[in-house]
Amino acid sequence: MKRKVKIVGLCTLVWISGAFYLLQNNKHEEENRALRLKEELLSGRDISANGMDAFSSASGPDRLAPSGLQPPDLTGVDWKYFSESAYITGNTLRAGEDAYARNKFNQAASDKITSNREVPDTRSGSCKALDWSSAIYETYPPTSVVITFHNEARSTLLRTIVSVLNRSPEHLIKEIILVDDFSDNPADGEELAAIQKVRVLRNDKREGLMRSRVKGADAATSGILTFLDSHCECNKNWLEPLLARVVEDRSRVVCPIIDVISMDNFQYIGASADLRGGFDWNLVFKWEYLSDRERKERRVDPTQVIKTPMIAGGLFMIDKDYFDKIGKYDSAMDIWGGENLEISFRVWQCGGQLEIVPCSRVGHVFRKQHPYTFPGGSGNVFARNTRRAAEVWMDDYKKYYYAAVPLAKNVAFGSIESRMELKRNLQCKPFQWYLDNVYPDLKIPDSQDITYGSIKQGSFCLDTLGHLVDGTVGLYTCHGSGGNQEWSLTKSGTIKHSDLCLALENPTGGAELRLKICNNSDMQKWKSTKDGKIQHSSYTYLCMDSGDGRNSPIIVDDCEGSNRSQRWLYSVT
Ligand SMILES: [Mn+2]
Repeated sequence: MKRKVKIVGLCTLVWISGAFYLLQNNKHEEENRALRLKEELLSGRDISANGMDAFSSASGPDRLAPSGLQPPDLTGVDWKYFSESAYITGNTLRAGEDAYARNKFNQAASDKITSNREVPDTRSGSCKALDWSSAIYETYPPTSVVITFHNEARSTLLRTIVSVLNRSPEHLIKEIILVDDFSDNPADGEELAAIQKVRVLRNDKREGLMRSRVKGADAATSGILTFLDSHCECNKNWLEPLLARVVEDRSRVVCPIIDVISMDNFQYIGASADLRGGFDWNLVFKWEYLSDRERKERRVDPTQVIKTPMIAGGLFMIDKDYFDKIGKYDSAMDIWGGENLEISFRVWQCGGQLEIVPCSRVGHVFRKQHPYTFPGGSGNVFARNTRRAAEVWMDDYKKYYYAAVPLAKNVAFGSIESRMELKRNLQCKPFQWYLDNVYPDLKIPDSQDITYGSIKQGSFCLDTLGHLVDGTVGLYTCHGSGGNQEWSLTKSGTIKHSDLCLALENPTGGAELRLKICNNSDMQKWKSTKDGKIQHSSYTYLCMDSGDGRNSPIIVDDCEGSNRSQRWLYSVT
């Protein structure tokens, strides 16, 4: 009898703890407001057929979004919730799989973190002190958030969406438009279409970031677009200060401060507020510190916006009509890269402004390499896109880009006629204006400083043979299309290929020439002699020599008057 009681008691205990566990789990997901399913699900309608937001459908794009500024009164509604765990486990790592292989960040670490985790509030005290409950935000128009992705990890994609919905006032998010750029598994996006406010579009072939974003923007039903990458986390009150700037002036294109989410452990780390976006003549985006003077000014009022010559590109807000008016994106650009440069030049030169709004913070997973492959190779795609931006917007200053990246000249960039027409129609200012007014800190190389061309010996040309830093150089049949045979001579006496200089490594006759990072040292200085030689211009006075001919590396040797292997002809291109 006693034993029976014990068994019954034990069973009851197991049942209670099981139920308690389930309740806890359920409660956990229920507390995540962002994971509410669409209203249609609540009324029991079957969405399996139209879970994907078909834009051709007669019911139109507004079908799923609450209309107007006032959200419907949903108090007392028995919400159903999206199953985060089922979604994430649908694409977890296989046993033994390298956690970095798919996304180039630690997917195992990401998968372990819930979609609604807390992140540290990284804003300055002055930003936190502003009144964010103010009635003024109630009158603001809502935004359409556009997120494009290609094979994004499910956990990072979901966390992006959840952070948008949980950390924004409900009435300020009209919809989240996901554009799946032909990911391998269509379910990655499709399943998310069940979540409130989320609409999913899918490309039927790979289009790249620019065309995907334009597709999302065209589908948006609110007047303000917010573009986000697919691996972000929005922080507290991220949206309101961005909206405030755009509502006040529709020609402002505004970005949050981009905090860092570690690609290794997904720790959320606050970024410096003293940065803006810039570039060198290679036209690669870089963060730069504000000047001492600007930093001092910012200390007086850390909530003031920072004008930026360039935006990083992944995260920004723009008025939809303004986005359309100034030419959206250059739709002839492929996959990724160069589009931030292009839209930055365009906004500034055509009358708008780019700002970083320091009271808005959004985390982003920064990676060291691209997780996906580029059709056509990443270098070529980047050079093609960048050329398009340079050719349309930089006027004569594009020559400094080609000087910095000579290989770009070999990459075809297609027709830019429609973009030139856009520039004319909008009566955009010249690049000179941009340099003078927006980016006076960008140093302009002395245009007399450099000539470009090839260094010839008969029908052969001095060629890097594809070698990089510390490599030797040799002779190769002249092909006349630059590339590995392009050399620039500078006034200071260096012979450059991109950012590598011909250098004497060993100051003795017979030593091989090497490609070294240019450092302006004596070992990299040369002069040409009257009889067509290239002579080291300081203490060794050795001459460049092709030695035994085209199969051996170029060396330096004692200068001998009659020696044909020391005769060079520089021909300017
Ligand atoms: Mn990104």
